[in-house]
Amino acid sequence: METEQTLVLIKPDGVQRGLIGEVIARYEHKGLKIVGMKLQQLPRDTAETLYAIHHGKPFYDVLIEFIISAPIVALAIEGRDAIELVRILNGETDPRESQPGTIRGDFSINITHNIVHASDSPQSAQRELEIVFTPEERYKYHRMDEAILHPSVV
Ligand code: 3AN
Repeated sequence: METEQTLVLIKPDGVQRGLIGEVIARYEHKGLKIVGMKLQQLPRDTAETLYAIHHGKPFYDVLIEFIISAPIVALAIEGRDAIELVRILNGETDPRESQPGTIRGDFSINITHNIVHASDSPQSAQRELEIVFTPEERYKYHRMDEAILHPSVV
């Protein structure tokens, strides 16, 4: 178990459907810490950098057009095993395969409009966080419930 940071994007569908609060609450209630947050409409070049790994795939153009079509909410999320925990809370990439109780399982049936993006490894988390947040935009503070969430370290 290691303290990690990961990048989440609440995609345009999550913002336009009024799900910002609902999605953030899932991470907060789990015990993860929001250390950075901003609403912004991604410039095309930023979106292309973020999704460079998908360049050339059949869904790439649709994905880029969608992600820049309206504002997103970018979150830097910190916690023990945050990368894996966030992906469990999000559910499978294809919402039709996502379990109820996950964000995609509860709110989506469309693989493009699947509400959230999250980094999938420590390497991609570091890369993606640095694309979206400056170091000053990621804050250090304590949650009041850390002694309960992580009794071994407090
Ligand atoms: P995840 O977001 O679950 O890590 P990735 O990184 O494989 O999934 O894919 C990035 C995004 O590309 C997905 N969130 C989804 O919107 C889109 N995507 C992935 N695979 C497909 C696909 N087969 N058809 C359409 N869109 C896809």
